[in-house]
Amino acid sequence: MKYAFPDNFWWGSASSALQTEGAREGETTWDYWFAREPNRFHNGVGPQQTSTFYQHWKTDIQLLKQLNHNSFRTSISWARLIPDGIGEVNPDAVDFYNQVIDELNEQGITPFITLFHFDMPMAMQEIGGWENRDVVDAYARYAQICFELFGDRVLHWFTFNEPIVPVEGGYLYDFHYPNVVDFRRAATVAYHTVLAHAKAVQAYRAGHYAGEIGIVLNLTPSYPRSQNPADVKAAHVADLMFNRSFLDPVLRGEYPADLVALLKSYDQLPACKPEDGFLIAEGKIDLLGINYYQPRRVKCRDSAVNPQAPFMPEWFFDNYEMPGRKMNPHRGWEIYEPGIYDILINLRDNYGNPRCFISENGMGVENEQRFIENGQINDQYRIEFISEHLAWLHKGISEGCNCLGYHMWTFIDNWSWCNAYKNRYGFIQLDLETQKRTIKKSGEWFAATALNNSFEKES
Ligand code: BGP
Repeated sequence: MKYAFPDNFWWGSASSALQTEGAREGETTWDYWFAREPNRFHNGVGPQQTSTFYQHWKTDIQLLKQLNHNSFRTSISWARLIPDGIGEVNPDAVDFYNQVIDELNEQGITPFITLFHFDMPMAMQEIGGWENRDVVDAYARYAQICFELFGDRVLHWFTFNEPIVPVEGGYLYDFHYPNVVDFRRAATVAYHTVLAHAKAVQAYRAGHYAGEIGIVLNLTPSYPRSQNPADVKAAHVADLMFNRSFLDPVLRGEYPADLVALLKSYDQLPACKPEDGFLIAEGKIDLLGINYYQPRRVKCRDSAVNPQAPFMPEWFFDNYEMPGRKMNPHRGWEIYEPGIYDILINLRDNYGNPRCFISENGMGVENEQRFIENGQINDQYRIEFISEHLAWLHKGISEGCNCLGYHMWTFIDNWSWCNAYKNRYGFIQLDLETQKRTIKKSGEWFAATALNNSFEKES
């Protein structure tokens, strides 16, 4: 069967500043943490070892062109642009981002720009990070500066990438700095991130720029083990905490009442100011980026909660391993392609069918060099992964979902936080020693699909 996509469908990939640029100026929490605890990072590889986009941006954009991208998402590094977070703008950073944006536009590749992809300037973390409302204001200023500097040529902005991840990693599950385990502080960080988002949206609207503004959320559908009311309730709470805690404010302009009631009953609500509600209502977006990798499966808890243990989302559910689930054995994540369709249908039916696109989807593979044949990674598994997901996305579009494009994670294999280079995701293989770039089979497949705006697959 032929799967054809609407005209002007966005074909591309995503990356981020810290994960690709190298040549760091302006310390982030990652630089600071790596200097102190390198053992937290896979093989002791830190944020300095990248695909050096800072040097190779021009030839890399040529590669994007070769992959027939018509759009590409990366982020601006707040710490590079404003090293102390609040003060002087670094003119070298302005030159760099201007050159990248101009070259992308010249090559017919629409730049999609994220303002914050996990890379908090250390100076901002030192004053409390997202727990401090001054950081919210500093971020809003940074956003405004970006709009003023680049808003004439960047027409698609994203305030945050996966804002729940720094909450989970930094304040609940100990995989990002500052390695705190405290739900109330996590809730404060999440809340202030929503306020920061809303302030950036406000600034964008006030500047009357020509483009649009949105956010990128990792929407992980929560599937209950069974239709037993206890399992269904468990899935509902997981959905409230991990999806709707950001989805509802940015699309509906308010938090779900049952999430607020739940946190209130456990005394975990962040401190709110009366005017916050108006601000959040003004944070409604024009465009939603959806990152989808795997589903979340949950069941009701099998055991009682230890009342002495820190309050956690898992007080309300257990994770569930569905027998016979399809796995990506090279990363240890479930593959569930219909999840992409379920997300789109949920948005269509419950959120007014917003303009959206898949901003990340991808398949991480450990030791991927084992799949080299004749000098090239033959990643047939990834081609299958993409085409299966695209088939479900296509079904969503044919049923009226407002999905405008598909970006893969990622362009060139890149450094990925604590996992460093463990899981490779790129269309292009990176040899970290030599910086040599080699297009994988999936890169060729994607280039053909983007060019034809369609692909063929047995149905
Ligand atoms: C996403 C993030 C990316 C990226 C990817 C891969 O959630 O937005 O920044 O790193 O996950 O993650 P990992 O390398 O842990 O498999």
